[in-house]
Amino acid sequence: MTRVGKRILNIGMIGRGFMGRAHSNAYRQVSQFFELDHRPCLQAICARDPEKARVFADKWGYQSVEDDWRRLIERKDIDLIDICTPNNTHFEIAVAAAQAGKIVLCEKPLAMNAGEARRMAQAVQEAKVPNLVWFNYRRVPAVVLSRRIIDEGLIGRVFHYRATFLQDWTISADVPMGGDALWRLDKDAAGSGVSGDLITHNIDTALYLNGPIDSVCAMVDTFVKERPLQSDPSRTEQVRIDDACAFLARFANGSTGTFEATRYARGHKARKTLEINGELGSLWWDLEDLHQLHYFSHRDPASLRGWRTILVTNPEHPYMANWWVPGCNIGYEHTFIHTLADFLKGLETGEAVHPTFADALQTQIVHDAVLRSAVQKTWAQSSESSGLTL
Ligand code: SOE
Repeated sequence: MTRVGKRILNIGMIGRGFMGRAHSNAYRQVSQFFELDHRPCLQAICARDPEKARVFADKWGYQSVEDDWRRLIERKDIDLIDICTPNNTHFEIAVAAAQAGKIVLCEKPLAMNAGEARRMAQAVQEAKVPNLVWFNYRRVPAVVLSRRIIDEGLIGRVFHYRATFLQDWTISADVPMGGDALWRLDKDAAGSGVSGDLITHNIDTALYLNGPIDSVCAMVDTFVKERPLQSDPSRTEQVRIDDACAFLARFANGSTGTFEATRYARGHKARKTLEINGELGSLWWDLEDLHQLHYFSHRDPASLRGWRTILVTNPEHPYMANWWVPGCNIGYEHTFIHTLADFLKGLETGEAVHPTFADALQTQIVHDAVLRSAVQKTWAQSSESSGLTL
C-alpha cells in the first residue's frame, strides 16, 4: 500500500519496442487521470539485450532489468506480466505466466493461430488469473460512442459493416525484413502479414460493435516477393507474409461485411475506418481523425436530414471527463491508457474486462478462417465455439 492507500501493482514488462513504449506510457499515466484502487509500479523490464533494456529502464523509470523472461516470471515481486514481444513468443510466455499465477496482459494478436490461442485462453481460465489482450481501438471514445448509439437502437437493424486498415510503409522493395520492428514482415516471427497485424484489429472492433462473424470469403496477396534481411542486407529471402488481405463476411445478426487491409495504399498511414449502415441510420469513423464520429439519422425531419459530425470531446462522451476541456483532443496513446484504466477497474470489481484471451480467441478463429478461405478459394466457417467463458 502507498501512503494514500493505493494497492501497488508491480508490472513486469517483456519487450522494449513500439508497444513496450505505448504500454509503459499507459502504466505511468493512468493513476494521474483515473480514480483507481491500484497504482502500477514499473518494477522490471525484460529484453534480450541487457544494455538496451537498461537504456529503456532509465528512460521509462523501471526499477530493474531482466534479460530472461523465465526469471522475470519466477520473481515474487511481480504481479502482472505484460507481453510486448513478437507474436511467435506470446504462447510460451503467456502460458508460463498464467501457471505462475500472474495477471497476464498480451499485445495483439493473441497468438500465431487459433490452436495456440485456445490453449492460452484455457491456461488463464484454469489458473483463474485476470487477463486482457490490448486491442486498443475498442477504447477510442468515438468507437465506444458508436457502440452506445447501436445499443440504444438509433441505427436499427444493421445491413452492412465495412472496415479498412490502410498503410503504405512497405511499398519499397528495399524495406528489409526481420529483427527490431521489422519482425512484422517475417512469417516465422509474425505468423502472417497484414491479416494478423491489421485485420485482426478490425475483426476485434467488428465483434465489439456488430457481434459474431459466421463465415468469410477471403483473398490475400504478396506484392514484393523477396526482401533483404535486416540482419544481413546483402542477403535476400522470399517474403512469406500477406501484404494485402480482403474478405467478405456474414455476421450472425444477418448483416454482411467487407474488410480490407494493406500496407500498399500509397498516401494512407493508418487509415482504419469503419462504416455501419442500419435501417434507421449510419455511422462512419476514421482513426486518422479519431475524434470525429459521423452519424446519419433517417429519423431527422426530411428537410434537415444529412450526415452530422460529432466532435467526441465532451465530458458526456466516453472517457473524456477524465481529460481536458471540450475541444481539446486526445490521441492514440490514450487508447492504451483507457484500456488499462478499465482493466484496473475490473481488478477492483472482479469483473472480466474485454477483450479477454477468450474474446481474442474468437478473433483468432475468424483470422484462421480468413487464411483458410484464401488458400482454398472458398467460403470458410468462422463461428466455431471456443467452449470457454467469455
Ligand atoms: C503496424 O504498422 C502497426 O503498428 C500495428 O502493429 C499496430 O497494431 C497498429 O495499431 C498500427 O500499425
